[in-house]
Amino acid sequence: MTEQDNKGLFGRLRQGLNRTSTNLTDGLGDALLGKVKLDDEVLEEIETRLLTSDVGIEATNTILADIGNHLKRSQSDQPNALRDALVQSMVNILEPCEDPLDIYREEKPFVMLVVGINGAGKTTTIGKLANKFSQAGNKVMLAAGDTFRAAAVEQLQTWGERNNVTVVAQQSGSDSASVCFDAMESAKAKQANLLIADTAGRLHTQINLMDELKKVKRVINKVDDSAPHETLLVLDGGTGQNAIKQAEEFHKEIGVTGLAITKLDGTAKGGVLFAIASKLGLPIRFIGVGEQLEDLRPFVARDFVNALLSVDD
Ligand SMILES: Nc1nc2c(ncn2[C@@H]2O[C@H](COP(=O)(O)OP(=O)(O)O)[C@@H](O)[C@H]2O)c(=O)[nH]1
Ligand SMILES: [Mg+2]
Repeated sequence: MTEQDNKGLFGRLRQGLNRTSTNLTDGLGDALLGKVKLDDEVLEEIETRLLTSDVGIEATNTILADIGNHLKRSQSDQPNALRDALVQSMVNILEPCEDPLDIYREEKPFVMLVVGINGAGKTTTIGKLANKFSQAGNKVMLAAGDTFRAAAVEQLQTWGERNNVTVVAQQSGSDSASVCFDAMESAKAKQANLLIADTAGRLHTQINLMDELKKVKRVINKVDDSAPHETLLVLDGGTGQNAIKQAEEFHKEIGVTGLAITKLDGTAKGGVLFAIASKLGLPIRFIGVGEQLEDLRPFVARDFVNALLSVDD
């Protein structure tokens, strides 16, 4: 990737996170640049802004304590002292969750089960991932495991056609586990590198959804006892703190190994990533910052923070 491409991508990230970024920093510019003295009033303003961006109480307290300590040690009247302290503290919170997905396996395929409530962005995310991984030279297959809604199967098939990727499907109303079983057998026979299975959403509180997902998982595991290799939970970033509840529920019920957080472009509550990192500590694999293919991005803590605080790297 050229430096130009990198700059372009960072610009898109910054653009995508613009609403959260504005919410976090609006009116703080002079303080961030070290042009005003850091007093209790400024700190209180920072606290309020972190909380209204859905950073959550725990991560907010950590950040405030870090800033205090940092500024005691360094000279707080230096330009950018506050911004540097914020960046470092925020990166420290997110970095443990930076753990890119590695789909390489000697024995094929790598199996990814994608779960989450209706409308979180599962099918769209799968389409983007199919594009990304097939562009990188992998043989990708998709399983239309959301048999609850007819439109979901069509939506996945459209993505499949666009990316020249085989989609295993049965008619809607059929058993999700049965679709996934077929897809597992087929992906093995065809030596696919990557099989991504879509699932139905409904509500995470509905016990039969969790039961259905458990069954899907069992059936996949029957074909390959190391699979699924990734259970990716897709969360709508715009739901803020509610996303944490969903994550806890899904994790407790079916075991989540990674997160994709979508729609960060449509929200001022993108600070929820800090709450997720400090409360759940699950790997954040991808973030979604727009509708374009390149807007689903591997999660890089420092890029995310730099974009939020509008820092050029
Ligand atoms: N702006 C924006 N929209 C997204 C993003 N990810 C998904 N969407 C939209 O969210 C809606 C629901 O997505 P879908 O994949 O059908 O959700 P599913 O029910 O979980 O499969 C669609 O209109 C998508 O285009 C994102 O990162 N940014
Ligand atoms: Mg869907």
